[in-house]
Amino acid sequence: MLRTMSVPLVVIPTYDERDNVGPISAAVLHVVPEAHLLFVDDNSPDGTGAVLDDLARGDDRIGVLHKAGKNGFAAAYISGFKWALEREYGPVIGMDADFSHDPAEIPALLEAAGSADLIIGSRYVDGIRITNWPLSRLLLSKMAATYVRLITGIPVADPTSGFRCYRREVLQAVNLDAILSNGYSFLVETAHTTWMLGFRIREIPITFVDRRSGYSKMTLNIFRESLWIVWKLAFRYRLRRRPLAGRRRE
Ligand SMILES: Nc1nc2c(ncn2[C@@H]2O[C@H](COP(=O)(O)OP(=O)(O)OP(=O)(O)O)[C@@H](O)[C@H]2O)c(=O)[nH]1
Ligand SMILES: [Mg+2]
Repeated sequence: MLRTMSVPLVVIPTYDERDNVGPISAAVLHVVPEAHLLFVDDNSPDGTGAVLDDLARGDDRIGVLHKAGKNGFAAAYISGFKWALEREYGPVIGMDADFSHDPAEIPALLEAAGSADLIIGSRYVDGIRITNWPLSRLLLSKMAATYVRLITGIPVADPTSGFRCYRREVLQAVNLDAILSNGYSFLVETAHTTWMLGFRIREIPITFVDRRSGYSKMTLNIFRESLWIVWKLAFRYRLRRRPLAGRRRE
């Protein structure tokens, strides 16, 4: 079915989020009833896929992409973004299934997308807003953000935040087939490429809450990937620390 450009799509990757998907889709559609939702599930062992099929049957704003197995966070988003581009959706929101990202903040992201190309819901502008995280996790997250900024020069306080709004033009411009990341470094990679291409990135403050139920999918391998991928990104643009000339929009 062809959609008009102005319909926002909310893409949510899921792996073992059975108890979260029903409540998160209800909450999202309550806040933005005009939006559509696409879940990308990696054949979750806990049966999330079947729950999603039930939700999709009950509401034609909800779609599901079933992947064969655990292909990773990046592959899930890449499939979701391609799906959105094939269907002419307007701005694309990315968020987690676990209520760490508050659906009530989606309208602010969409609104900000009126004057910028990539909007990042930031935990670290105007202070630090994270509830229920141990100090160790906060420190790790802040250190990751600093590491990304130091190595790449990207002027973003929270480059690892997954609560975002991408304008369609950004998804068209980023070569989704050239993404190097498998895990959460996908977020740093897409922000970095968007910035290098001269698009406008804006951060708006959000409050991050620790997940409501279920477990974290962070692994040592994903963590290791996040460390070296930042160097790969930097070298991909020959350690350049500002956007490529002549591409800035407007
Ligand atoms: N399809 C898919 N989704 C994934 C994969 N890994 C994580 N996700 C989803 O991506 C979102 C973010 O993952 P989380 O496990 O919440 O990562 P996190 O926020 O660092 O960890 P927590 O603090 O424990 O929540 C969630 O909706 C996950 O279900 C994956 O390999 N495939
Ligand atoms: Mg989470």
